Amino acid sequence: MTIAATPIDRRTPPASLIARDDSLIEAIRSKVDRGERLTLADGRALFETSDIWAVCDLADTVRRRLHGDTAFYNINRHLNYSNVCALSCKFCEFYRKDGQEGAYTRDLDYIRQQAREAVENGATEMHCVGGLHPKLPFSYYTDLVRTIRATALEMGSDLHVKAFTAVEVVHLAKIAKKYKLDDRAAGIRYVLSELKAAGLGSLPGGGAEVFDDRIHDEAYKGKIRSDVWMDVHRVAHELGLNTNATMLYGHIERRQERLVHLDMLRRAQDLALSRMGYADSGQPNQWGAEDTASGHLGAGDDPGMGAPVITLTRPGIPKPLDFADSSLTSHVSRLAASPAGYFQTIIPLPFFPDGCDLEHLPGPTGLENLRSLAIARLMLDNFPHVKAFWIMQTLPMAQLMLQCGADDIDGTVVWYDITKVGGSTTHQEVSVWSLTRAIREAGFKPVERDTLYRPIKREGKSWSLA
Ligand code: V47
Repeated sequence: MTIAATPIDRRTPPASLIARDDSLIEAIRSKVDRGERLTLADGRALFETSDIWAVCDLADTVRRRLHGDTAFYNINRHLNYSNVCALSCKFCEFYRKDGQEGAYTRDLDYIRQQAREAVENGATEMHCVGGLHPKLPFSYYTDLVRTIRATALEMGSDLHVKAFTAVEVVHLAKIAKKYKLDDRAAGIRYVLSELKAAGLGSLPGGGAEVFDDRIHDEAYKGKIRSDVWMDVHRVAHELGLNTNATMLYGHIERRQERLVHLDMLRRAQDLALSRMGYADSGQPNQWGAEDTASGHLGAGDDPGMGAPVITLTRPGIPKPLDFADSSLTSHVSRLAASPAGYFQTIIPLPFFPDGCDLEHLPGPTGLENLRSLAIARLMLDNFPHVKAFWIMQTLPMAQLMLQCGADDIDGTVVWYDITKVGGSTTHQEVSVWSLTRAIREAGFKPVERDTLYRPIKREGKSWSLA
C-alpha cells in the first residue's frame, strides 16, 4: 500500500496556531515591505504572535534584500587566554578565581603556537577573549596581539586579530592606570590605540549581555553598564575599528528588555553610520507612550529631534558614501570597504544554564531562539549582518536560522571554552565541509568571508581577498 505524502508548508501553521493578532502582523509586514523602522510595540507584537513562521518569513525577506542567497562562514580559531576573572557573573561557568583549581593563563609560547596552528589550518581570524585577570600587566595584552600578528606574518598570513570585549577594554584601561571617571573615553581611546598599533583588527561583541540596570545588578553586578559598553564601541568606531554586538537572552530578562537592548544598539549604529556619511532615511524615531512610560526609556534616552534614523534594510540601496567606489555595487560591500568603524553583526546568544549560578533556570527553547534571532534581524534595520553562532545555537539550529534572518554562522572555531554545550569538551571544531553542507542544504550559496565580511579566495590553506 502506498501512503500519499502530504507536502508540509511551514508557512501555513495549523489553525490552532494562527494568531488572533494577525492584523498587527499584517501591519508590520506592510512596514517591512516599505522599509520602515519598527517600533518597540511592533517588536512586542512579533514576540507575542503565535504565528512564528510569519516572523521568520518577514526576517527572511529583509535578509534576502541585503544578502540574496549568500550565507557567510569563516575559518577561524578561538583563543581564551585566561579564565581567571575578578568578576563572578551568575550566568558564567567559564570563570575561575586566581589559584583555584582549573584556573589557567596562557603564556606567549602557547599563544605563538596557537597562531602557528591557526595559520597552518588556513584560518583568517583569531578571536581572543578572556576573564578580567587581576594581576596581568597591560603589556601582556599588547604582547598577545603583537605575537599573533608577527607569528602569522612570518608565515605569510595576514591573520586578523579580533580581540577583547568592551569589558576587557575597560579593565585594561584601569590596569594601564588611564581610566578616569570624569573622562572615561580618554582611557578607552588610549587602550584601543595601543592595541590597534600592536595589530588589533576589530572588537568582538561580548559583554553586552542585556542593557538593563535591574538585570545587571542581579546577574552581573560589577561588570560595566550599558553606557560604558557603548562608549567602548563608539571610541572603537571613531578609531576605524569595526565591532560586533551580542545579546545574552533567556535568563532573568523579559522580552521587553531584549527589545530595549536592540533599540539601544540600533541608535548607536545610527550614529556610527551617520559619522560615515550615510543619509538619514527621514523617518521619525518613534516610540509609543508605553515605551517611554515603561521606565526603560527616560528623557535622557531620547535621541531628540534631529537624531538620525539610518536603515540599510529598506528596498533599494541607501545613499552611497561620499568616498564610495562606484565598482562596489551593494551597500554591504561598500561598508566592508569603509575606513570608518561601525557595528557589523548582532549575535543573539541563548543562555546556557549548565554549571553556573543560574543553573536552576531552564534556558530558552528552540522556538524562542528562532524568534529572538528573527526579531533581532527585523529590529536592527541598520546592522548589515546577523550571526547564528553555531557553537551556542548548535549547527542544526544555525542551519534553520539561515532561513529566519541569519546570514552568517561563524566558523570552524576549534576551541571554545566559554560555554560547553551538552557538557562537551572545549574542542568544538567543525569542518568547512560541514559548514558549507549546512548552508547549501538550507538553500544558500556559502561564501567564505574574512572578519570584515570581505569574500575570500582560497587555494587550500592559502587565501587572499577575492
Ligand atoms: O559576553 C557567557 C556569553 C559571551 C554564557 O563577536 C554565555 O563574533 C550563554 O561574545 N550562556 C562571549 N552565553 C561570546 C561572544 C561571541 C561569541 C561568538 C562570536 C562573537 C563575535 C562573540 O558569551 C559573553 C556572554 O554574553 N556567555 N556565559 C552562558 N552560560
